[in-house]
Amino acid sequence: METHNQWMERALQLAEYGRGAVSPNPMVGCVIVHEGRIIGEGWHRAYGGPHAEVRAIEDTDARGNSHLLPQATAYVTLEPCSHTGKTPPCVDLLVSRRLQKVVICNNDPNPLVSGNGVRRLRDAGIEVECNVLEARGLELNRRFFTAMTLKKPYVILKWAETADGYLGYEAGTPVQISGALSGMRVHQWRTEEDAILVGFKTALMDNPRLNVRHWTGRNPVRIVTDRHLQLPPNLHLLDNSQSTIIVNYDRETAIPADPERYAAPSTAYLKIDKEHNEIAQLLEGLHRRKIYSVLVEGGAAVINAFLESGLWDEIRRCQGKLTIGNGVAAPAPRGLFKGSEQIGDDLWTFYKRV
Ligand code: AOF
Ligand code: ZN
Repeated sequence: METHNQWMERALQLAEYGRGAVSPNPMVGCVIVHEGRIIGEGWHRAYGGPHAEVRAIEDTDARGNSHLLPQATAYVTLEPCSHTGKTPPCVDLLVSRRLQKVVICNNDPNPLVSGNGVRRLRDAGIEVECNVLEARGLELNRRFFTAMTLKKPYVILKWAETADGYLGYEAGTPVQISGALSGMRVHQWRTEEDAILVGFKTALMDNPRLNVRHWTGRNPVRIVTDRHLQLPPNLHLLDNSQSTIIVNYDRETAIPADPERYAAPSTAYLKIDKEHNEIAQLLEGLHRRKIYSVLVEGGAAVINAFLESGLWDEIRRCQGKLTIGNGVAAPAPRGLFKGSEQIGDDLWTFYKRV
């Protein structure tokens, strides 16, 4: 067991390299071990690209180790796939290359795979062991597992509050609470999620760009709630630089030609209604679009609506040094306290829903 953990640890580390590049797929790593020595390793590098097992076998071949595969063990962080998706099934590859044993961290909840991968390996005479460092894998791919099991995106609520507990002034006048270093961290976080969401008032008052500038990586899809389609089209959010989804009461399909309003080809619509829980409808619509994680960046109304719905997963709360004396009260953080970090002058605290 000890040694199993050591190799799985390495596979998890490799999987991590795919962060920000593989969603809506999970991050997956694979290490192939022969008599206590790594003979090949790989990870899923990009959405639509080869799976971790394929990369690891290619690496084994490239190192001239192919002949060792029939006495080797593959450590994979996710149950090898048994379906033909964008790539052929990994189980077929492991079987044809005659691996002796496969050790798996997490079963794949994808209904196309779930259990079939393990069964097909065993049917082919390959020894299989499951759930090695399972909790670590569940944490690593919590977005993917949340999407697969709860059919909703993983929701991270992020806010900055003043030292005296305000999100900003009542009138909405923008106030800079967090420092430049926190800004960089937030941009890094943006590269790690599929989407980023703000409410109507924040879009209007702050005119945010919601893209990644202070870090390198993928831009998330931008989402804004604009129930009555009243946002002015000249906002940064509605420029054409990346896609934006407008959550509203009126329409689901794009407006084909109306350059005066939301005619940007990158603008999409998600229709919800007043009669049902709006957060639940929003999350359902995002799940349908294969958006598996959302970073919610405010404002107060949106954050509070998520907290009340119970449909959130994580809180990242920033407490700055500034005091403003009055304003919109910050929500009380809730859930399980997970830790804190000082970033520049700001204290960040992290919570997880229990
Ligand atoms: C694996 N190894 O490295 C990954 C797996 O469209 P495809 O072909 O890329 O398949 C995507 C699905 O395959 C994904 O939803 C998940 O169930 C599984 N991901 N499986 O054996 C890998 N990334
Ligand atoms: Zn696969």
